[in-house]
Amino acid sequence: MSQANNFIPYTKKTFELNEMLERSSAYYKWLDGRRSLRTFSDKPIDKAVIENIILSASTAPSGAHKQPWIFCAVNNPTIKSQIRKAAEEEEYTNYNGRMTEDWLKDLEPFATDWHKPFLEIAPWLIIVFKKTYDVEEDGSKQKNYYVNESVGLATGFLLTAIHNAGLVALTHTPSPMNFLQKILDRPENEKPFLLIPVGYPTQDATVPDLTRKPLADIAQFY
Ligand code: IYR
Repeated sequence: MSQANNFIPYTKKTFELNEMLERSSAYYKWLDGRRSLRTFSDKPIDKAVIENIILSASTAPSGAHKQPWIFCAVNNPTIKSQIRKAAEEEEYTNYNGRMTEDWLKDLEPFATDWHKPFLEIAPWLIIVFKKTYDVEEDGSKQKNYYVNESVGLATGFLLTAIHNAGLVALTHTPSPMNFLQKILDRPENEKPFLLIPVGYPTQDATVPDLTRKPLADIAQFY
């Protein structure tokens, strides 16, 4: 019998309107406090916290429940240095010719450049890989579905779990990212999706003074 034929009762409770309003508003306010950071403290984080964060990410829905992701958590300084070196090589080329003038202009408010010290300073780097297909024990390939959507959702859950732990992260996209596959010795069916440094903010951390689009600009009710 296939797994999907095993249906069990769904028993999570629902809320009355007042409580629902309170909870949804409080959740929004809490989540609105999440910010991407680029300055991390080197203060260590217990591996058990990172495990909980990854488990939280793994609760995301995925196409046909294939869970087409793997989260590589790097704490080892030598591997972090290798990642920084390779990322900075790619980013140097990006910032010096590969990115368009418009793109560089759009990035000015964030004061980014090719230097990525946080890749060595942050205590953990979580590299999210997408599994474009699965490989069975007999070597045969099995298709995964909606891989980008699934892994994007899991990464969203990951960021929320990091925020909930009182930690900060950056969704970093060194491009191209195939050096991560090599450094971490990942198999052919796994492709890097995002690189996420996780840590405490530095005490003097600042973030760009951004505003989020108002509801009227992001929602349309019918
Ligand atoms: N990957 C580069 C450039 C970059 C691109 C975007 I779009 C950003 O929002 C931020 C950075 C870098 O990490 O610097």
